[in-house]
Amino acid sequence: MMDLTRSLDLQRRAERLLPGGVDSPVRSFRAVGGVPRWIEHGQGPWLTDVDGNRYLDCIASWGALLLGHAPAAVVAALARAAARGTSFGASTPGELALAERIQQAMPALERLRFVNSGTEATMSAVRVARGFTGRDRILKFAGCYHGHADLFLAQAGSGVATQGLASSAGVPAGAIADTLTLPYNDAAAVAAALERHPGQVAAIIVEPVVGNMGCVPPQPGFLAELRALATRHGALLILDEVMTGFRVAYGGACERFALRPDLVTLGKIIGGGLPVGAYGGRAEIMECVAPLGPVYQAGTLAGNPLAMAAGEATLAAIAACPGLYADLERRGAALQQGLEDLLRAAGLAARVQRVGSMLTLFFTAREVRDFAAAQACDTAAFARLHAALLEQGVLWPPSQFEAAFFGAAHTDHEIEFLLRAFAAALRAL
Ligand code: KE4
Repeated sequence: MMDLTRSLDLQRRAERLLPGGVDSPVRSFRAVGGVPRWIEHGQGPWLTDVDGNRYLDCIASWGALLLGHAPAAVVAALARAAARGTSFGASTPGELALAERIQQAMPALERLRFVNSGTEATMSAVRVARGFTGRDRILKFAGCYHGHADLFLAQAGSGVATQGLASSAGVPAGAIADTLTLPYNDAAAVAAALERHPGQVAAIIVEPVVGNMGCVPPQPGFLAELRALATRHGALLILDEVMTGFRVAYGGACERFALRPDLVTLGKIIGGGLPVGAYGGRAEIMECVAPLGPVYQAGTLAGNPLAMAAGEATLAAIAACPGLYADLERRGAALQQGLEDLLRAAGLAARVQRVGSMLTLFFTAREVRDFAAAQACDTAAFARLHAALLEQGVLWPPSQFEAAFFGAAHTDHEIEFLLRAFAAALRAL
């Protein structure tokens, strides 16, 4: 058994100060049980907890770290930026450098603005969509998670689903009255909703590859159909690429699925682990944003120099590895094949769903195409697997409704380590 003395002590002390002892619910391990690991440091694909236990990390800061922990170029860029000052409340060259690099990768962002989180990005994008169209209703999908702004907390995924909440207390009915929630991968339901609410839907917001009910890919044609329906009904299409941006391709899902949304939201990888979000899209839409137009949005630390430096160093390192995504695809396919072989040999009703370097092992025999199918999974079995993987030195996301991630630092050696750990963990179930 692992020595977890210090994690236990820190967790108990933290629970007297922080709700659940955490600063974000899913980190509490409440859905899977066991002792939340308190981390002392990370290096590459490996984490070391405060008791000195070492884990292969498949959380990757919930997808924010494509290059692994403490990449030298990012650490050096952060040190240089910090030595120049941490925040000025004025514009800095780093904001422009990162914005230009993002636009080069994702031309759909003709204009963009930095904020401090994915939540801020999505809530701002929706406000802009409402301001630009003069309409109030927003159409989202059950099991998708777009951050914790009130309007999104209806049948949301990620931590909301992990905690078994239908939505959230504290959200007035009025705040979600204009939020329509439909089944993911159901274009017919979207068409019907748009017909039912003619001229009322400001935007459709969608995770182009869902990570927040576990990894659920779009069915062929689904995203293209959303694009056509939005255009036909005068609604905007918002691609929430907080997780998929620079994850599923250098140009995100826009590139992978050849999509031209009206607005895109970003986060995670563009900050290289620092707090960053961004929203952007067609120039005529973004010109509604203050100080140019009437849609207000602001932030003390938006475009923070340290976050910009970490993001720029991260994207520059990714851009300097043209074969990176092909390599991730190769390793992802090997990992998926290896896991499927193990599940078949164990006779388990479980399956792997993957897009690039994001994947989920679902405890169900049927394909997971929407939230209802994800909710039918055997979450108790998932919890047992999570605990068994910890014993094998693997930190897997502590929820059936989250995606696991690997990245550039997970070499073939780590993929082999992961498969050996799964083999031992599945035997222990
Ligand atoms: P943040 O506010 O947590 O930076 O981003 C919200 C968000 C928006 N859109 C998508 C597609 C997202 O995945 C997220 C946040 N992702 C979760 C992990 N599934 C955050 C983890 C957490 O809440 O601790």
